[in-house]
Amino acid sequence: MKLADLAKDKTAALIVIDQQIDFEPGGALAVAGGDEIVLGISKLMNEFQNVILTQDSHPKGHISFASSYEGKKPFELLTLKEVEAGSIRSKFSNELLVNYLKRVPHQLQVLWPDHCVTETNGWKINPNLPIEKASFILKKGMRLECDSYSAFFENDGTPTGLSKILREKKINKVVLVGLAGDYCVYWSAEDAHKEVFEVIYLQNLTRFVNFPENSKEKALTHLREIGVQVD
Ligand code: VGL
Ligand code: ZN
Repeated sequence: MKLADLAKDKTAALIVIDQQIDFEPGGALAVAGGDEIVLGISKLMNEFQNVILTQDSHPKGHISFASSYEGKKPFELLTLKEVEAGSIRSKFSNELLVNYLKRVPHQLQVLWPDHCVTETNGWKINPNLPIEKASFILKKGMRLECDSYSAFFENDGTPTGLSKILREKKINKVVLVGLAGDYCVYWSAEDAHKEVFEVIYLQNLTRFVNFPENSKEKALTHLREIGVQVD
């Protein structure tokens, strides 16, 4: 379906993922060009019948932060293997980490710089977006002991409730934009597809972390393979 028609369609929603200060240039987890998409997203927010925002929202000392582990740096991985080997020191018990990593995709957690800590400036949604157009803001990643990339499920599989809300509103199509295209927008697109929404992923209105290498290409290829409309 064309974007202009989707915007007028009461059964379609624009979901703007994590367009926050920390993901834009100068932020704690800056995505190159992350600010370039704000104007385009604003225009769509003004056109769509249904708009939902998400906000990555972490407590201090979150399980996804490299700073929560001795000897770990941002953009390193925390794997089930190394935790099972007993070599990781942190405030989290080994048992908790093992249980967590067993339940998350690929049994690993990417370790990030501290970002989107609730109530900090970097956590704020870019103020140039017409935030008042959104029917609600879904906060995700709030649990200290679980990361959440997708707007639909936390990384351990716990539903956020978004699918239920969309179905109750008779929304069956979702248009995804925001940051980052290879993490939260990508995981949201994959889950929306699993939840049998028609999914449109706008690659011009997202930007990429690009870690690990080629994560952009991998994400786009996988989405196309499963039948997501990548425009
Ligand atoms: C995101 C990494 C960590 C994202 C959030 O919004 O894509 N990426 N937290
Ligand atoms: Zn995060």
